[in-house]
Amino acid sequence: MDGYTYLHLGETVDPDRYVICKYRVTSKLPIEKAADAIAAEQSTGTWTGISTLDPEIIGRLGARVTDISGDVITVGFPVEDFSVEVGSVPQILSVIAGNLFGLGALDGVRLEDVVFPREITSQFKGPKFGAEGIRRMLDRPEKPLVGTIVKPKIGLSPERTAQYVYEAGSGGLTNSKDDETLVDQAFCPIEDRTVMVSEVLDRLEEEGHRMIHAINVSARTDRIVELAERVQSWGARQIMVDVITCGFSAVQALAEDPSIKVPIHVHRTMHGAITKNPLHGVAMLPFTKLVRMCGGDALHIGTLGAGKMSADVHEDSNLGACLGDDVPYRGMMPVCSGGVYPGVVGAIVERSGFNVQIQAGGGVAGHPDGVRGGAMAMCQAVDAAYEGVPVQEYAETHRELRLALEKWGLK
Ligand code: RUB
Repeated sequence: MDGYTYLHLGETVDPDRYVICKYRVTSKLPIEKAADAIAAEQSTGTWTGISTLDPEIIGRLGARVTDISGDVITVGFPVEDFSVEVGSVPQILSVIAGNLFGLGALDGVRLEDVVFPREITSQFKGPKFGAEGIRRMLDRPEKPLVGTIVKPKIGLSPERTAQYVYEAGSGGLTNSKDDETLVDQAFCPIEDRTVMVSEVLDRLEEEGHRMIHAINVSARTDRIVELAERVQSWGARQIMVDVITCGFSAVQALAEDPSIKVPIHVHRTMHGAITKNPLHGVAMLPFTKLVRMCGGDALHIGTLGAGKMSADVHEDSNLGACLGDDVPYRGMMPVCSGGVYPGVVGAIVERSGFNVQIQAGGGVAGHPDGVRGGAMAMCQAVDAAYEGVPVQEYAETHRELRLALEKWGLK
């Protein structure tokens, strides 16, 4: 290439001075050559030697391949390669997850993990509420949160949406939310929906049950904060944003804007285009870390193998990335969602523990007794898991759970 090598195998780089990434690489090239090409492209090199590169630049700013284990390479990027601008995910992603995916010499390359030094983590603020803040709002300190996604995902009027939320709350659910494709369509204007849902949440509170509903504010960048402010003024207690379609900076803009005073539920629709192929793209883990840095208060991480969406083999690591104390931020509530029903709750809780939000759309609205019965069945399944009682035994004395198990079975 340019006469320089980016291979520094066996060297350890200072984790306070480097962003350290792990990539899984498939290539017809020997892996050392592929690794060298990645490190060059993502830092100071290109496809040919260039007269403008000198030992000083490459020594200071060149990426370093420090390890090759099987098909996984470890690359350290000097912290000086990153913007001094406060917390810029676009620039970070262009370094650690940019051109390399298009390199013709590689059949596949997947960013599996990234660890940031303090100099970068300190540029971000993390969640304003986080898992603990959401729990405080709900006055539910320990048990898993239990939620629903209003279904059908599009089609209900504001009145019917509010009715759905009321039934879900009277069945015991702590959370509900818009689905990812609903924002402000003519059949369900966001203002009417927010106002009517807020009214039923007030009614539930008067009846002694606290619940929050996330209104989806996913919109174009220049309008998203303004839209979130408006839904807040109409009574929203939580907002939702689709992070992959809107961008990490949208989450950050909402979280860091002092006018936004409600927690942010982060949906990850479209992530499958990037995360699903085990040999190419980006694993969910780096995305989870970035969402927490940007200030998401709750994030979908999949169902740990139990639901309808295909699971990442390393899905469990996202739990640690949501709640671990190795970063200077509040913990973010992990949300298990996608094809969930009462019979899979036990399998989820076994892997997630209790600090989790478990939510079901079809698994609530498809219950033989309707939304209220579906909500009760989900809560009963969570109670059984929390109390350590086998779900079938619990179902003997809980009709709604029994009906759900009869309809959908047990994982
Ligand atoms: C839930 C649903 C959500 C998924 C997305 O509906 O479809 O959008 O949670 O998946 P249902 P993920 O409960 O009827 O399946 O959370 O993995 O991003």
